Amino acid sequence: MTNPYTPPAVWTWEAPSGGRFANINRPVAGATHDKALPVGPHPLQLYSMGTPNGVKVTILLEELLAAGHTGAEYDAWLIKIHEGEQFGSGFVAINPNSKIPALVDHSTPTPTRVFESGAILVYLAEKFDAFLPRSGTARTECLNWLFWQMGSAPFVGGGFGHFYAYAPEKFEYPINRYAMETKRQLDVLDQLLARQAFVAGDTYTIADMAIWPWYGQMARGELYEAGTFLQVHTYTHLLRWANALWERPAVRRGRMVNRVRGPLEEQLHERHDASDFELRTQDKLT
Ligand SMILES: N[C@@H](CCC(=O)N[C@@H](CS)C(=O)NCC(=O)O)C(=O)O
Repeated sequence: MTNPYTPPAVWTWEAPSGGRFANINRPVAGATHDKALPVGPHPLQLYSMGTPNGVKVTILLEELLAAGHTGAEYDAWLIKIHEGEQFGSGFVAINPNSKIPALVDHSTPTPTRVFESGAILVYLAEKFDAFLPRSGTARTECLNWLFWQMGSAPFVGGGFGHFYAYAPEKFEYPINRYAMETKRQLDVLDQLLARQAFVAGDTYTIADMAIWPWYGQMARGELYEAGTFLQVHTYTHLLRWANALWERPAVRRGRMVNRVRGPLEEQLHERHDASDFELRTQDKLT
């Protein structure tokens, strides 16, 4: 394996010349333009896109609503990250890291911003006292797996997915490295789910909601068109769990929100009311 690139002594930024990712590949933080965020009528305002990190939050919100927590009504606004909208001043004010998802809770004395999908899941679970055990081993185990997901998925998305699906050329070294790690992680989950129904034990929690959009969708062959390459059908216990979650209407609804890829009837670019789904897929969600 040869490496034709010799790094210079000091890395410098070759400013993009207007290509597809010109707006988002920058080595500096902060806003690039002034843009206020829209605010709808509900207490919870979500600014996101239907990527796996975004979908974690919309699944939880839809599960909360399905469980009768009416205070979880939310407006979901689309942030087009491929067009650099995460660098608008309003978005940067609620997430200085310029990544979706980000949430603002207007039901608190002053609006509370929440960024990082794991932090949003914990915030909402605690606010509604749902899907996160209150104490003890059960709570610790749920948080173990939530943080496992937050630390592990970047190797799948930023590592495997990037080099297998998005990089301009196929490079053997990083694809090997991250395919190995991705398969190891899939096996971690497969072995776990051979022993129990859900990620943190017998109960469905935010750990499942964090893990499903990455590893559940991957097991179902829905990420990076890599199902055959990674032989995902061999992770039978993971697949059993992934398919069981897919049977949940709230998971299907959550996956639709802010989604901009795939069949049009599976995309709901903005969500402001439960009836918004009916306009899209009346017959599929019931
Ligand atoms: N650790 C963050 C990661 C969020 C993240 O990477 N978001 C991506 C989409 S999945 C994003 O906004 N990318 C835009 C960019 O990198 O400029 C979280 O879980 O919230």
